[in-house]
Amino acid sequence: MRVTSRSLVVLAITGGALAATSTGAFAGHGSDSGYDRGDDLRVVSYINGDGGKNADVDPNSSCFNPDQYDMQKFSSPASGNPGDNNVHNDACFLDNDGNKVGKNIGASFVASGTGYISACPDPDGAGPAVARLRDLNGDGRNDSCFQSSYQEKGVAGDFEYHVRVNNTGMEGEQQVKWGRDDDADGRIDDRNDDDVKVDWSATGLTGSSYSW
Ligand SMILES: [Ca+2]
Ligand SMILES: [Ca+2]
Ligand SMILES: [Ca+2]
Ligand SMILES: [Ca+2]
Repeated sequence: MRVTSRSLVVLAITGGALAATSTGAFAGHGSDSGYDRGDDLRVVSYINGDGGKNADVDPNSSCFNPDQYDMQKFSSPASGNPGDNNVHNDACFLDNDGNKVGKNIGASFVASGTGYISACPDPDGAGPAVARLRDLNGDGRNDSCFQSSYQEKGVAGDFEYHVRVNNTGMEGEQQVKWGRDDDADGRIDDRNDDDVKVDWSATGLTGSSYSW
């Protein structure tokens, strides 16, 4: 059954503290942000050049100029998480005027192929927004990051959604899709998604951006 925000509101009224906690992810959906659920939002995901650390990603990559492909060298196992060669994948909802919107719009990054999601930050720290990192297919590698809102921390990267992906030794392609996840199950709800690709290898020089 598809869980709607309306049914969760009913749960919160009747179900006490537990249900009230689960509605935190949905607080304000469509009302206090001025966002209309009927808006035709543009979904954009891109790889961040990471301040020059990621030399083969366009340093000006952004929601308005997305570079969606990267060849990357494995992180050292000793670097742990998020890893010394992790890749920053950021994303935005853009309205018809090109403004970054997305407060309290739940969205998920879903990774497949090699590697894993190594960081899924809480968008607002101690504030009400939440993040949840999951291993949906149970293979021991985290592949889903749900966030209930965009980042709001008063620092660079606000109004965008963020994850880091990493890989310490599985050669090959990692694809990361991003899109709306209104029911917070860690799976993108519809086909209106956007994606990036990372080709991982020991040298960081193997792969192809063909068709990307
Ligand atoms: Ca790179
Ligand atoms: Ca929070
Ligand atoms: Ca997995
Ligand atoms: Ca979903």
